[in-house]
Amino acid sequence: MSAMSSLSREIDTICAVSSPSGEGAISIIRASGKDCLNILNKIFRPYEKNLSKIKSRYFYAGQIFDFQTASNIDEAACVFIKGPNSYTGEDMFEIYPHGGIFNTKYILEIILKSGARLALNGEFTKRAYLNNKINLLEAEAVLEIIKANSLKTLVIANNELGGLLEKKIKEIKESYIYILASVEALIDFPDEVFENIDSDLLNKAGEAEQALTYLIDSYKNYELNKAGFSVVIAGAPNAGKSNILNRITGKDRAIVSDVPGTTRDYIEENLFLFNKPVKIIDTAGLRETMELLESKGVERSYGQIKNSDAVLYILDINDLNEDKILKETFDMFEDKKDNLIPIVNKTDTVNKKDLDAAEEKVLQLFEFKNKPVFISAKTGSGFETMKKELYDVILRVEGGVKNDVGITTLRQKNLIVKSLELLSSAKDKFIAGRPLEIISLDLREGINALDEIVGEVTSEDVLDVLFKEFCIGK
Ligand SMILES: Nc1nc2c(ncn2[C@@H]2O[C@H](COP(=O)(O)OP(=O)(O)OP(=O)(O)O)[C@@H](O)[C@H]2O)c(=O)[nH]1
Ligand SMILES: [Mg+2]
Repeated sequence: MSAMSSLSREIDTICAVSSPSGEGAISIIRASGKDCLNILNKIFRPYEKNLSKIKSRYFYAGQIFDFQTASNIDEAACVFIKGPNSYTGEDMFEIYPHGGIFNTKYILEIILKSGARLALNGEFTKRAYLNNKINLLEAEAVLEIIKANSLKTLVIANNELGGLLEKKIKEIKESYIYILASVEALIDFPDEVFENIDSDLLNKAGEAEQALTYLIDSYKNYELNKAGFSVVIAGAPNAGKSNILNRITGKDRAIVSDVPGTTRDYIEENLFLFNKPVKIIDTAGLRETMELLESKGVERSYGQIKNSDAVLYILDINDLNEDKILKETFDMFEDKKDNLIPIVNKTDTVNKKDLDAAEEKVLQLFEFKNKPVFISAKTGSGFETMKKELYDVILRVEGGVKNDVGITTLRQKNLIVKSLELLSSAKDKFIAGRPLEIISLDLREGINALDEIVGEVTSEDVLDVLFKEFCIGK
C-alpha cells in the first residue's frame, strides 16, 4: 500500500516563514497548496511590464501589495512553482522580502488573510512525503542535514537524501526475497531436487546478516559523530589540564589545584575554534591508583580518549621523563596517534636554557606526528599556536571523511535490528530442520521491517513524531 492511499491528504494552502527569526539580509516566506497562484496575484505586483501571468519557475522582482491599506509595503522577489514538480508536489511560491522582523511577519499576515493558514512544524516536508515526492528516509535525512554539525554527519545524511541508503536496504531486501523464494520453492515442490539450494540459501542469509550488522554499527558511529568534533585533554595528574580547559574556554569551569588527582569525572564544554563547533573534554589525570573513585575517573578518561577525534596530551615541562602512561596510552590507541598533539605546559616556570633543553627532550620521548607545542596555562603563552595546530588536525580528520552510507535515526535502527533478528531466527530454524512454513513467516516479517524503514508501510504516529521535530516552514 502506498503512503498516500493510507493517509488522508490535506488540501488547504499553508504558509510560513522559512528563514530563522531575527533580522537578516533576506527572509523567505513559503506557501504550498491549491490557492498559491490566487494569493500571489493578490499580493504581489511584478515590475515586468505586459506580464500576462506569472509563470512557473521564473524569478520576479516587484512590490508586495497590502490590500488592506491599498499600498505597496515592501520590495521583494518571488518564485511560483507549479505542482507536481515542486518540493511538496503541490503549487508553491516563495517570497524573498527584506530580512526585517516586522515586514516579514506583516507579509505573512497578508498571506494568511488571503486564505492560507499557518503551516505546522515540518508540514511542507510532510506533504512532500504524502504526495510521494520523498520517502520516509529522505524526510528523516532532511532533518539530519539541518541538524548536522560535522562533515561526517552531513555526508551520511546527504547520502541518505540522495537515495544511497535506500539502495543498500533494497539490496538486502533482494537477498531476503531470494531466500524466501527458495524456501517457498521447497514448500511448493517437495519432491523436486534443487541443486545446492541449501548452501545458496545460507550464503545469501549470511551476506544479508553482514549487511544488516554493518548498518547497525553505522548508527553507533553516527551517534558519536553527531556529538560534534571532540577533543580530549589528557595527561598525567597535575600537568595543568583543568587550567588549560579554563583558559581555552574562557570560563572558570574546572577546579584547579596542586593536589594531583583533583579532576575525577570528565568535564565537557563546547566552544568555537575558528568558527568550528568543538566539544572539549577535561579528564582525570592518567595514573595507576588504588583509590576507587579516582580509578573510576581514570577509566573514564580512557573511554573519552577512545571516542575522541583529537587528543591534547599535556606534559609538565618539569617532568619530562620517560612517561610510562604516555607510552601505554600511545600503544592503546594506535588509531589516535596521528591526532594526538603533545602539549608541554608550565613554560613560565623555566628559563630560556631549560626551555631549549625541554624541546630536545620531548622529541626524544616519542615520535609524534604532530609537533609539540609549548604553552603556559598561567600566562596564556602558546595558546594561539596550540589552537592553530588543533584546527589543522580537525581539518585533516575531516579531509579523511569517507563517502559513507549509514542509518541516522533510532527508528531505522530498531527496524534493522528487528529484521536481523528475524533473519537469524529463520536461518537457525532452517538449519534445525523446522517446518518451512514457519521459516517463511519469519522471512516475510523481516522483509516488512525493511519496507517500514523506507516508509512503504507507515502509521500516522510515526509521521507525527518525525515531523514534530522539524521547524515551521520546513
Ligand atoms: N606555573 C604554572 N602552574 C600551572 C600551570 N598550569 C597549571 N598549573 C598549576 O598546576 C597545578 C595543577 O593544575 P590543574 O589544572 O589542576 O592540573 P590537572 O592536570 O587538571 O590535574 P588533575 O585534575 O589532578 O589531573 C595547579 O596548582 C595549577 O595552578 C602553568 O602553566 N604554570
Ligand atoms: Mg584537573
